[in-house]
Amino acid sequence: MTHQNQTVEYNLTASKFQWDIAPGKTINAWGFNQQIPAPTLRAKVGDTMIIRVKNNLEESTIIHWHGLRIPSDMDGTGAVQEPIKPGETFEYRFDLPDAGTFWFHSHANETVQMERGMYGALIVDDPEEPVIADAERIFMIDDMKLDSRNRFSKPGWFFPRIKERHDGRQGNTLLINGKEKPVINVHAGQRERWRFINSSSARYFYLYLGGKPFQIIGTDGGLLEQPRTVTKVLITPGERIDVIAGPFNEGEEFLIESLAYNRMTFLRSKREAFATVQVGREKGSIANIPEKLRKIESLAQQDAQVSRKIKFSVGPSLKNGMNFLVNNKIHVDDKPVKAGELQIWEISNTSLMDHPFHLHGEFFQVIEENGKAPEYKAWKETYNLTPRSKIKIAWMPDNRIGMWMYHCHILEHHEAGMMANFEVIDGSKDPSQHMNDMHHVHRH
Ligand SMILES: [Cu+2]
Repeated sequence: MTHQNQTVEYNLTASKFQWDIAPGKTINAWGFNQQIPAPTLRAKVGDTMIIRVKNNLEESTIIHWHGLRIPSDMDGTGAVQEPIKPGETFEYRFDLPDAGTFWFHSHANETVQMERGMYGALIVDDPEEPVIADAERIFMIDDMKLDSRNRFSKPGWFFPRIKERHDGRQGNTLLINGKEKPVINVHAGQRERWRFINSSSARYFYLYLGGKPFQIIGTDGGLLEQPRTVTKVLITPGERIDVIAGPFNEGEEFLIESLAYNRMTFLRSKREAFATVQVGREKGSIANIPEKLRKIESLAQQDAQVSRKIKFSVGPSLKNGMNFLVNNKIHVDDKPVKAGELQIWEISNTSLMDHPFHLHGEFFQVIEENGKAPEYKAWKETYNLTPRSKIKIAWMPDNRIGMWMYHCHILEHHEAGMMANFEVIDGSKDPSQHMNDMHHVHRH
């Protein structure tokens, strides 16, 4: 590092406010500093970030820092901190160990608080990163389910309620950075870095730029080893993808769309437009996207011995129609893991729908998917499991001992039980003894 590490401070105030998603189309939003998304938080790798969150809502909240490898007590879940009550302020403070596209969002009453706008981007720059783009944009993808008077209303009847629980709350109002169908103006001849963050409750965003090829350079845990040229990429709830878009020709116009992706919902999947890109006059380019972005060391080989099995499934429930299960239970306390002990987890999805698996506070590598090694290496913490599929992931718990969790990032599934808390413990401790301790002190 050549730069001096700094402390970067932000103040976020959570409140209710009126937000225009389009001219004349106003919603009763909940969010930070009266904007959707929240102001972008940004610092350099190695810096310390301090974020004071003041809660001016009428209910408690907690903020989770999605993808950041920070201490357990800063992770922002009900297992590691008291909720921030109305009128209270909580100070989050952590160092930023990794460069990448991260985000933050409410982790309390998520299906309401996130749906109404409580999220923002957190970008960590690495001054020594080899990618040079002409410009950069952050695109936070969201959808809101609004009625004809632009109100958030929950389904009242049993079957619509079951449908929303099954599908997750997929909205009819499509947003990029809190706005409906925005126009994005770019210069011809330039190559821009676009950081996509899927902050929706349940929507699978299948990015498509009118068939124009683009390069994927990064994902959840930062850069890939080399750019991958594609014309479409799936971004599931919680995931991030960094792409290089362009160069485009002057006068061109195309849509930023989501292609239809069938995740086996009741709701039919269709191709939908989120924004329009208009290409203006030509401007010089200094962009340089090298073929070698960085080296990712493998944590384990494909045949590594599995240390834990996790099963995502769906089962019947008399009360709710269906339960969303981890190892056949809802809201699970999973066994602890020891710091410094390589974890090889086999995660299977035996249900007939997709689930994005999210691990808090750590990156993992997928080392096998349905019996095959993956085509490229990447650091991930959110990974989609298709119906009846199985992955093997490798991750190394470091010395950040404390409570962590994993869950499905479809918020309604998480709420309906598809989640587990577990503890990272000191490597010298006996895990069976510790499990007993945990049951005494810990609640969801
Ligand atoms: Cu799910």
